[in-house]
Amino acid sequence: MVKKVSVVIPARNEQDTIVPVLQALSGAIQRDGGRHAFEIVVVVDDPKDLTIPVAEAQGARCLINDKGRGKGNALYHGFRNCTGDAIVIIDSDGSHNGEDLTHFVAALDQGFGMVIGSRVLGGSSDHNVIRLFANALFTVTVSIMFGVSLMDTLDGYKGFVKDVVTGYRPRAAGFDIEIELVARAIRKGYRIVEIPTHENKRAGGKMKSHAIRDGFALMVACFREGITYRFCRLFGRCPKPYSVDVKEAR
Ligand SMILES: Nc1nc2c(ncn2[C@@H]2O[C@H](COP(=O)(O)OP(=O)(O)OP(=O)(O)O)[C@@H](O)[C@H]2O)c(=O)[nH]1
Ligand SMILES: [Mg+2]
Repeated sequence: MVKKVSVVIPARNEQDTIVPVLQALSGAIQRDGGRHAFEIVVVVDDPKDLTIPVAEAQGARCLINDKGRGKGNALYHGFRNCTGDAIVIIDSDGSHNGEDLTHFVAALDQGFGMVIGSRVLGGSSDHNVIRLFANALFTVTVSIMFGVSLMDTLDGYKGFVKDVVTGYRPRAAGFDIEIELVARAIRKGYRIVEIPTHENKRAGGKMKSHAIRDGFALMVACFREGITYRFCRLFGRCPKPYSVDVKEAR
């Protein structure tokens, strides 16, 4: 059973959208009724980012990551500086429903090492042809390279035990962190479960991802992690992956 959960939230200029996210998370934490300890950590890049006063007014701890821009760099800075034995990551633009925190924690308590929010199971109000294609392409590539059967690897709503992100030098600076996290969970032999989470359109502010730049980084990460994993298996250094569980209903 998980004792303390660190909710790590990457944010760049998300002052218009972060308040409802933090409020929904607080609601979920209250409903937990003290069974787990929680901390909420928001990671920004710039000390002048207006997200800071807004998030601090909601009781969140803000960290400033000055070691390189990008979602991956921000999240790894959060992981190094948080104190939970489990971590949940959630975007700050209103795409994810903070209330679902409860379901991530419940799955971690059941012994899963990684919980992935799945838009294939929970639906999305923010799909377009490029996103659908990219998610299908990268998810199939990861599934083939790692010999697992996943439905959604790129969703930024994930939970995992802290051990997943320790003991290696992070390579993913941006959105490619989504692939690196899944790869690391598989390499460490953790059981993975996908749970339904609905993706909303961002609630305001500006998109930070860029289809070509981030698509390229994601593809590099798929092959880098996949090939490393195959070598690792060949030399008996990594365990066989578990099949991925799916929770159809909560
Ligand atoms: N600190 C930090 N956070 C980032 C950076 N890039 C993205 N993020 C955060 O990562 C999350 C996902 O970024 P989004 O801009 O929503 O990317 P997206 O979901 O592909 O795009 P949308 O369709 O606009 O939602 C958001 O909470 C961002 O604020 C960055 O360079 N630094
Ligand atoms: Mg978003």
